[in-house]
Amino acid sequence: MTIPFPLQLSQNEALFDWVAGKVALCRPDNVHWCDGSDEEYQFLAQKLVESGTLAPLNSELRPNSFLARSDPRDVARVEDRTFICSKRPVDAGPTNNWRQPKAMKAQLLALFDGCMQGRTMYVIPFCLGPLDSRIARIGVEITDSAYVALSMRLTTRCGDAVLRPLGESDGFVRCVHSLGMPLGEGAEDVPWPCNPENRYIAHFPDSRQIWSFGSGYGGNALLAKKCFALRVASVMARDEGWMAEHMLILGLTNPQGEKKYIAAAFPSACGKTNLAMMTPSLPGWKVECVGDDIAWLRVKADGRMYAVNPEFGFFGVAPGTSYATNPNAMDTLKRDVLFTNVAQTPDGDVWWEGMTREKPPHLTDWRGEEWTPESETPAAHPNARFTARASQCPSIDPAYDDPRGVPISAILFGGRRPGTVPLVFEARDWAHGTFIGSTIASETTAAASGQVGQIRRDPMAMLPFCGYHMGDYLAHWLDIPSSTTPDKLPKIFAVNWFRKGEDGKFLWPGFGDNARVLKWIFERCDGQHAGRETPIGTVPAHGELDLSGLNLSDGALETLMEVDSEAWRIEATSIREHYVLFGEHLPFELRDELEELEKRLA
Ligand code: O2Y
Ligand code: MN
Repeated sequence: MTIPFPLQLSQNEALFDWVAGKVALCRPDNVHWCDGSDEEYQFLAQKLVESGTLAPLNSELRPNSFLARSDPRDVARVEDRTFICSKRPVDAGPTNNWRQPKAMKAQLLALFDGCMQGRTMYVIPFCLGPLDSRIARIGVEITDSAYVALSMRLTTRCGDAVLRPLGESDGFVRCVHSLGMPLGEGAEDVPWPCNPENRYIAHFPDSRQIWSFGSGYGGNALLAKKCFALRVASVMARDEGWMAEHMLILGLTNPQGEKKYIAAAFPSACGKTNLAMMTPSLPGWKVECVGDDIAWLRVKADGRMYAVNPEFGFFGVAPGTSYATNPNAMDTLKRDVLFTNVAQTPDGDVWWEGMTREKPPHLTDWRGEEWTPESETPAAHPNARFTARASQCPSIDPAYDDPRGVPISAILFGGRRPGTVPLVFEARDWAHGTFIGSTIASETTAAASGQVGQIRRDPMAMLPFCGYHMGDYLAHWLDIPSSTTPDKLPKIFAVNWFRKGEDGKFLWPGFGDNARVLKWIFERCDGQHAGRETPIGTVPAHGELDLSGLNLSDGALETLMEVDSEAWRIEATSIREHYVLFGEHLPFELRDELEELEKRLA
């Protein structure tokens, strides 16, 4: 077979040899070298419509947009099938599944042998981060899924434009993906091929490789996202002295036109995309979005920390997104969107739970079945997604593609905590902030799993995404100040929008009103507000939080800011138990921080 190497654009032998090797292994019928053009996007979409994977939406209501319905067995990231194949189990740590690299590779080679027969192999060079940024890194994904090729086109900088910065370097991350469903001679295809019995999402951090088999969905298949931009990048970042974090990045401008950038980490289901795209309720304040999920951070020569969003698009959860919760997301989705597992309206548009106050009377649900409000299952899958270019977001930050990155003034850690944790507090310094980040948690709400009210700790929201030992990762955080001076580092804050009153209702309105908290943070970064010292950090003193126009009772405000020593002593015990997980890899500085907290609470 002839492989369409783009010889007029590149002489990269390492790349060509690697692709030729994978063609020999996977034995596709054709190879399509992705150029990243608009024509190619239309070609792929058309092909997916013909194969039944995509349904075009009503072009008058949602131009150039498509709906995919996945196999019901392939609807989310599969953490139990995700592996870190480092040399020693201890390098993966207690929070990852480990496999011995040679054994895993042998297993994968057997699975990949001929796995693309009857299919086309797509070769997708992509760049994480702005093309000419020092912090950007290049990868190449090969896949037999046109849906993945299309999604990569929306969420990464990809195609011919990447070959120039790659040059003849062999320093690209090798990403190999297959749906794991070869098509034998004359075999019928299905709309969403996959192989749920043989799923592997395997990372080889030492050789910077990712191999994924059996799933076509999201983070399992779009290898640039969680697999590269977090798991493999966290290892690269440790080795090279920067940080790959599960953080949104936003720009915040005050009424005087001064701007600061904030990065923020939250476990899932805490409204990260909503915060990144927030419309502030405070007059004159503006929030602009640099990214909604991942940040790569590095201290530069001026001693300040800069961030880039390695991604170029959004892969957001649709359910719960509405003009009330996130108008900028809704406007991002007006056209040129790939939806997955949402419901379809009779007039060929999309719908999901929470999109409108009233449920439509008739829908086709995410499985393709008739649906009415009386149906017992949701119309959209709870993990239904929208995929769209970041540039379509009306509040996209002008610097979102700036190769220099944006200077970060504050880092926020959040979680879903009905009790104990105040609305906002500031860490004393970087080490204390690292301590706070290492303890963030959400309280579980899933009645189905029978675990309501359990605290799940998720250090820096990185638990499923750190490519090495989480204790060593925390040590890496503590090493960051050695490359600068304390005054230049971002200030670190904890936030909790989810505190509840005795009646079980949320005390804080959230959404646009979170801008009031961002305002206090902004002004603290400018040295304003004395704050009130507490054993856990500095909370806003009475009158410091701008509550103008907000109908909040004094009692609610008091509870929101309350630091209950007894509750925090219980919290400290729970942190001590959580730290047991890291064994000898827990940095002594964090043990010291915990002891200091306990002393202050005594
Ligand atoms: O289920 C998936 O494959 C998507 S997971 C995801 C997608 C976008 C942003 N964040 C996440 C996440 O799990 O953190
Ligand atoms: Mn995420």
